[in-house]
Amino acid sequence: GSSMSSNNGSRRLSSQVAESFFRSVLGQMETVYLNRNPTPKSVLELVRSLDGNEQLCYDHLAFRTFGIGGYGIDSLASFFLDYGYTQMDELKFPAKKLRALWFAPPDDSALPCGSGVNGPLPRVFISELLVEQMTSQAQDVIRKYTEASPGGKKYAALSSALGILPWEKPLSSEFEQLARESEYAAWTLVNGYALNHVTISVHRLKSHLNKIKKLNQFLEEKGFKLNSEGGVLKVSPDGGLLQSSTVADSISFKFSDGVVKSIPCSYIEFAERLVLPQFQNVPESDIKESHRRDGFEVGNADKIFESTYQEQLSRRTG
Ligand code: OOG
Ligand code: NI
Repeated sequence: GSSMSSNNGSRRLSSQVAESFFRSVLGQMETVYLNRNPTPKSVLELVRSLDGNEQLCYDHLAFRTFGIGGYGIDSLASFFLDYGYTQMDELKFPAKKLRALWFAPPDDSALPCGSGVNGPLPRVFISELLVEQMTSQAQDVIRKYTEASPGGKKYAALSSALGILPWEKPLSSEFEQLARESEYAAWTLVNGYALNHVTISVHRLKSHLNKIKKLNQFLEEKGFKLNSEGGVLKVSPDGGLLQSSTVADSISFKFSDGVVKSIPCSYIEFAERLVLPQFQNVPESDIKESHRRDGFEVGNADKIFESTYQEQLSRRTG
């Protein structure tokens, strides 16, 4: 913006928490994610080592929620808004009965040089299931768990950082029932506020992997399975936002009836943001993130959601 405050602290609102606290919470969410999902863990290690262990930046973090009884987007958004994030655009997915909002980080005038959650703050993408559009049977299951723990929504960020569900574990039959109607709903019932994915900022890598086509090819050669829904590479209509993702890992989950099943967990995404047409003449060394295509794209996101769907998980490699 135009504010040239020399003291970043003076722009802080009273509700803001310390930066070290905020980043530590993100770090705990990331730790839960890395401990549960071997694919994102090894992809991050591999990309980091091939990139000369330089700074690796996250483009965004993503979460899923149930849009009912205060458990929706707002329950988690408050943590980011309190830190100074700004609510940006809404994205609608009527066929999937979902909507999403994304949030832009506050200006990092200090230009942090750490990696991941200690680097430039990521965008945040939070979606919610439009619960009232589901069948009454599916609504009954979702209400049963959310209404029985009315306080859970207040501790969304805590639940995510600790890696524990804010409601009781469901019956395996309830998980199956939701999955038949919405794989997103079933995922959210058993994963709660767990980090759904982190996204590597591809254009900010230092190596030749900083082109998403090269990175996708490299990862497939290494045997990683990428989400192929609508094609591996998702491109926005304006051509400026290119995304791809792995297929979600699975984790063994013990349901309240004692049944143990493999359930989809999280995945890792890759995003390349191209320089906007109006900044084509800016010298490469002066290009900042603000010169690049910002935001998200409904057509890309619609396919990326399917990274946790059975059809992608059970696909044969290649
Ligand atoms: C989110 C899918 C969309 C993006 O970057 O557009 C997305 C999800 O799977 O919950 O991540
Ligand atoms: Ni994403």
